[in-house]
Amino acid sequence: MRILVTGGAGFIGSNFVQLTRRTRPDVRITVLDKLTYAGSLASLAGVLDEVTFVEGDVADGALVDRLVADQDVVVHFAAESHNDNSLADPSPFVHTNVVGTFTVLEAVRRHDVRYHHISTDEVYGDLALDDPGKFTPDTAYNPSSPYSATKAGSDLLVRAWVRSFGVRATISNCSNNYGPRQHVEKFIPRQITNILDGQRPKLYGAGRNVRDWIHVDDHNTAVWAIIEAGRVGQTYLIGADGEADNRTVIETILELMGQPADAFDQVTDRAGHDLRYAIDARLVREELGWEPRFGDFLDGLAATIEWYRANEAWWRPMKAATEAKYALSQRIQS
Ligand code: NAD
Ligand code: TDX
Repeated sequence: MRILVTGGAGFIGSNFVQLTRRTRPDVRITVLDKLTYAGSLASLAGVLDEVTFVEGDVADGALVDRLVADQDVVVHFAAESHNDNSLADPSPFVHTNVVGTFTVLEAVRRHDVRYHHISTDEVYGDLALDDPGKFTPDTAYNPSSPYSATKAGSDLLVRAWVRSFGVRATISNCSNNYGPRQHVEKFIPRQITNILDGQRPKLYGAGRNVRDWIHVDDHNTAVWAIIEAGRVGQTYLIGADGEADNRTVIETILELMGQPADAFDQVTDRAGHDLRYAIDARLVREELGWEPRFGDFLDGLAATIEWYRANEAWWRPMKAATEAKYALSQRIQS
């Protein structure tokens, strides 16, 4: 099988490439990545000479057409992925997430290539903290941020291209990922690397917002299950029943790193901050037989802390610029 992985130098895409090299050595991988601030060739260390790497933009129609023509499958991870950045400047989100997805869809349509679209549970908006429900594939779209609105737009393009043009596509909407090689702008790596730097973790507002955590390798084994056995036109929700509120996650990281559980700062809350995400993953479990292997969030967190401890050379180059950006908009509240 020949597969084009867009965004393969980012967090989830690079873990997908690494996992695929370990578990499916016969798959021939091409990575297309623009190497934005969020992409790094260092994330492909050890496999770079086993894949074809192309630096370029998913919204570059001629380039994407040429690459897609030679593939059996395209899995589209490339995106602008950070909510806080989308509040500061939505423009690259529209370009990459909407125009980029449109460009890839047109290429897979022309060449009749199987397409898998990577998306997020944030397209559904948020749930109340006391709502016993979870997101299902039938939940209505209700995105809150420019990031989630552009991801919702891209999902709807995929659905239309399936129905109107017969594109052979599947969609997955996954909950919050954690694990190695996640950019230090994101919640868990930011706190781990702050502590490693002798800085206090930063909690937005009261920190009662709930996220449904899944290890990145569990996300990617589900993506492979969908590529191999998913039904064209179907949306699959991926999650591992990992709900935790942000305050608890910060306290847990502090404890795992030998610090007092209250040694964090509360800072300016995110505008429009979604309260709770929760995934009902029964379809991918029951139809495709997928099961997460990182059942214990505590073990997964401990392993992730160890990865950042051991790989300072990977995250150090991005840390100061990330914190400088946050310092422009965030103030300590208590
Ligand atoms: P990331 O920001 O770590 O990586 C994105 C990658 O895309 C980077 O390598 C970047 O260089 C590349 N890229 C950005 N714009 C590009 C462009 N115009 N052309 C080509 N490449 C470009 O993101 P991530 O966290 O790995 O997320 C990957 C995908 O998974 C995204 O589609 C995101 O919406 C989705 N997702 C993420 C999560 C999560 O928790 N991180 C959860 C669910 C879904
Ligand atoms: O310093 C922080 N302090 C804090 O309290 C940061 C960076 C975040 N937070 C909070 C905001 C969220 O409630 O932690 C939670 C997680 O924040 P992010 O890591 O920014 O993730 P989130 O906004 O939930 O979105 C993530 O999951 C869905 C990914 O970034 C998206 O790409 C994915 O679609």
